[in-house]
Amino acid sequence: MSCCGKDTTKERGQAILDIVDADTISSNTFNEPSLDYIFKYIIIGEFSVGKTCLLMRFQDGTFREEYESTIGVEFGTKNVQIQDTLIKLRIWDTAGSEKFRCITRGYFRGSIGAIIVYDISNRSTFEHIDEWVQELEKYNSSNYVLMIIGNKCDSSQRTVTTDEGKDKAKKLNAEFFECSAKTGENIEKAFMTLTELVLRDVSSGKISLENN
Ligand SMILES: Nc1nc2c(ncn2[C@@H]2O[C@H](COP(=O)(O)OP(=O)(O)OP(=O)(O)O)[C@@H](O)[C@H]2O)c(=O)[nH]1
Ligand SMILES: [Mg+2]
Repeated sequence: MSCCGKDTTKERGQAILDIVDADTISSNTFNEPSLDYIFKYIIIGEFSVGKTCLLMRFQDGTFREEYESTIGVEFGTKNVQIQDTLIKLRIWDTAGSEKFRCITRGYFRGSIGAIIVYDISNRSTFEHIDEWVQELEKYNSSNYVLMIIGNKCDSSQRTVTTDEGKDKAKKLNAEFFECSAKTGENIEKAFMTLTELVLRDVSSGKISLENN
């Protein structure tokens, strides 16, 4: 598998209550001459499952032990390369808390990769996956590739088995990985697999970049 690009240009920021911001930033980034595509991804799931930590690990290779709940929406970017194709991933990290739901939904639109995260040590976060799929179907108008991530696989307090995670993903026609933002296990692999699948669907015309 091709791995991370030579150019690891990154941006990080916060966009609370400012949905227009997403489109403004996307168009600016096409000024980078060698970029072939910009892909918009969304990370969703219950609060405290580790969505922000997954993004931090993928983007910066860092991890934080303290829990700082995301307020609304944040974003990160990373340039990756699949064979000769240079892609900027613009990844929206949403708050899991119910009270931000009306804000976060606004960012689903145009996502061509969607990652639903649960915590393997917190069964109720796994049981909410279907609700997140329904939210996606309702608020994301684009075709997208779905990935389910069981995070915190370093934990000894497991309450969801790997087979349960795999079965769930299979039923949803989604890719599946167990990851650990803490140790870094499978993080790169998950994001790169998602990107390969999205690129495949973009190339075949199954996914349109019009709303991306
Ligand atoms: N053991 C372990 N802890 C993790 C892992 N990933 C995240 N955490 C911890 O879980 C807590 C929540 O992580 P966040 O990334 O802030 O969770 P979140 O899903 O972004 O939460 P919201 O923004 O509130 O929706 C933090 O205390 C992290 O240190 C992991 O892979 N393993
Ligand atoms: Mg967060």
